[in-house]
Amino acid sequence: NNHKSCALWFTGYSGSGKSTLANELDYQLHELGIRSFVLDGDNIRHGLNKELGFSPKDRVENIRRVGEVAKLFVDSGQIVMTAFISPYRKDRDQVRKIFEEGEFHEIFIDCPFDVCESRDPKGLYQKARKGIIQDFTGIDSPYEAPINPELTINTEHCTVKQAAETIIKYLEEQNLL
Ligand code: GGZ
Repeated sequence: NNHKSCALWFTGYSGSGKSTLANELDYQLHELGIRSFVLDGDNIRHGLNKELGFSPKDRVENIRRVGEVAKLFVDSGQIVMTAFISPYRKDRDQVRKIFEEGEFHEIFIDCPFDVCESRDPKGLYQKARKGIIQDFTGIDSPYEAPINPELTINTEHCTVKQAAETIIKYLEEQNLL
């Protein structure tokens, strides 16, 4: 298949749908015969980054390493999707710099904070509200929304399938597929 390798960098709150969407997209790309891979907390924070927590300093290092790994996947010819909150604008801009022109696509998974909080699939928001966990994004740790993302996907009112199709369409428009 004649696709171009690139990084699709998802950013958004916990519960915004980053991992779900990245996995659906991974599935749809597979159906098209395109090699892709998803990097997320499950395969990065439990292994490579397992000594890192959620302090500002640890998040910076988490994102820096994810950026380097994503670059390796792009160099291997794949489409890589990263599903990390990546709350700091400066860190996302740093990661962008390690890629060639046109390789890095910042995709803002835009879902209102209160909707993310009400989804609370892992009960983490509730724990953060009670003070059981600290440094929680949107509660006592900041989230800096992208100013000029390549793409914004609002996951409040659309299905996962629709959101993935929007990204496929974007990739076609960009001549990446
Ligand atoms: C934010 C936290 C926290 C804190 C644990 N703040 O919904 P999830 O569970 O699966 O996604 C969240 C994930 C965030 O990790 P990232 O590596 O994406 O964060 S960052 O990019 O900021 O480094 C959440 C869980 O880990 N989680 N504690 N305090 N999310």
